[in-house]
Amino acid sequence: MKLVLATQNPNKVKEIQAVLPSTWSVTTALEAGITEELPETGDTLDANAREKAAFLQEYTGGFALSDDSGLEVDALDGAPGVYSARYGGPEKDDALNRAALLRAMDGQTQRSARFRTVMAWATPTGMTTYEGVVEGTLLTAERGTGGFGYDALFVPIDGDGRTFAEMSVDEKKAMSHRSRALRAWMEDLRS
Ligand code: ITT
Repeated sequence: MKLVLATQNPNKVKEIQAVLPSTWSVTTALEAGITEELPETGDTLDANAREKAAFLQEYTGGFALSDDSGLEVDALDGAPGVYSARYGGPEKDDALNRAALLRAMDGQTQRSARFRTVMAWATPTGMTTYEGVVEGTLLTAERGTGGFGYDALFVPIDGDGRTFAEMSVDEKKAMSHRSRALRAWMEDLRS
């Protein structure tokens, strides 16, 4: 199985590869020759996942799987959500995004949040989407150096109190939004 991932984010590629069987070879948008950012003009994860997968499917003529993800914070009415990548500014910088989130949550005691991933599977004959969610709590200061994005601020409810940034790739994959969406897609593919 040769799979083209419609993402320019190397952290996502690493996490997706860790879930897939080792016999599957994964190629990225970059390796398929796309150096510019993939189009993401929608205002929902679903719309953006579809847009990225459709773009790459048309480009390669084959099959493409995309991942659009976001952090939804209850005290912020679901923000940053679909705008998670640029919450701290147009630079799309993880450290700036985390700093902006800590500022927005300063003094807030209600700290529940969730990561959500929508994956879109685009084939020459159609498109299907899959969703994965993980519930958790936001810290008031960063902890851990692994992972990416908001991982150092997020403690999953199903875990042992560590943030995603304090876990190995394998530990994060056991409960992450991304692996849940990916497993739903794999189940569907098998059946
Ligand atoms: P592609 O569109 O090329 O896939 P991207 O980084 O722009 O890459 P998104 O549009 O899905 O991806 O942005 C989601 C942002 O949410 C991302 O930049 C991270 O800051 C954050 N994020 C996504 N998944 C995450 C995860 O597993 N852990 C922590 N933060 C995550």
